[in-house]
Amino acid sequence: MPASWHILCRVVDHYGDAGVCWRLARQLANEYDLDVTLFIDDAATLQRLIPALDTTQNRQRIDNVTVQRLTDTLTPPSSWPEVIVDAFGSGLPSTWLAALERDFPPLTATPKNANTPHWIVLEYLSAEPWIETMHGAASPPPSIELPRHFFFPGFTEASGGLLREKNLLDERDAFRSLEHFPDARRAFLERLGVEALPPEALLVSLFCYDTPALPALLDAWAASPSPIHCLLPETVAPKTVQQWRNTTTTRSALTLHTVPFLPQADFDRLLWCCDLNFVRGEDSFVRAQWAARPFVWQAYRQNEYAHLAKVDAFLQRYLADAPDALKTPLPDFTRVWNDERQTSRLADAWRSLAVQRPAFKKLARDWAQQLSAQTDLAQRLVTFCANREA
Ligand code: TRH
Repeated sequence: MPASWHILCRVVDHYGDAGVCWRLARQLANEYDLDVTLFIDDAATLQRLIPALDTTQNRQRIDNVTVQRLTDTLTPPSSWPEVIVDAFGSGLPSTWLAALERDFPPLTATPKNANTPHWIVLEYLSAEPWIETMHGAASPPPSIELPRHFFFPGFTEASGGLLREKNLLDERDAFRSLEHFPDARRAFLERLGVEALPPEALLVSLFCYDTPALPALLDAWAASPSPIHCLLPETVAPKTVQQWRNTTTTRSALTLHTVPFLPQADFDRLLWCCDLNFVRGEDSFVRAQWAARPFVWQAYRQNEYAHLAKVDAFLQRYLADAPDALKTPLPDFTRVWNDERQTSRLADAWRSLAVQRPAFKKLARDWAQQLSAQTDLAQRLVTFCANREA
């Protein structure tokens, strides 16, 4: 009987909460033969990633995962799973907490066995050094005698690692093999309604949050000395983009292609087709790194510009072994793209980065190679839970 794992996900906003949890659930179920149930409160958001999901169903089976609607009054499971993953620390339903208190009252010795759930708090991804001190730390829940630990995704062996399916890199390399790629890319892009790309064009994907810097970026691309074709997912800042289309007479070098929001299973191919990927948040940010192509990250905006510390922490790791030619233009442009107060500098920052494309391509390849030598997050999580002491 495979061990049962429950993943609980409350969607804050956008797609990443659901995106990360679905990716983890699929991998645990299909690569570790675990009996996985994903409890999620926002079925509509998950359905954008999995078109086959029936949002009218409270419980259904997809891709060897049981997907169940999460509410705060959800009836506790008839028997506790081996692991409960509390995604992004959003907490368990009050009904579950009451049942856990009843079953595992404080100060009682709870045997470490399959009926004593291990409570994992899966945190958001961060490159910041401090997460290494918190990763794996015990945080026993008040009034419930259960092991609970923090699990911090990250870029080092001292963290929880990054989500990476076992066959991902082989699939990427097969898609991008020399004899296969031109046809594979053309077929994929034609499916998106993108045809006849000039061979000299720079193909960029732009998955970003709406920002005052967006029109400035589109203007900078329109003024490019060589053609730029931009794949723009339909959900990206529609009003800002339409306003730019209406007010910008000369588009000159830039061609914008609005493309459909793809099933998550297809999203990697979008990144693999492009020469440069603008990504955001957490999951697309990681997927762009596995694509081993140049990328620019827009962090999820936080008050008081706290996200800039997260951007700097990542840039510091990413650029540690970068070619000197990139050590100024890449962080400079990334900071401008993440801080609309600096929008007036965006065009210059883009021009300084755009000329470093060979170095940028090498850095992206080397970084992906370096990261792929590490064990992935699912492996680390399964190992962590198998070795639990408490
Ligand atoms: O959508 P996001 O901005 O989600 C954010 C982040 O996860 C952030 O860390 C979190 O704090 C916030 O939500 C609450 O960006 P992210 O993380 O890249 O998630 C997008 C998901 O959507 C990802 O799994 C890729 C997927 N996707 C598709 O499946 N098809 C598409 O066409 C596109 C553009 C994205």
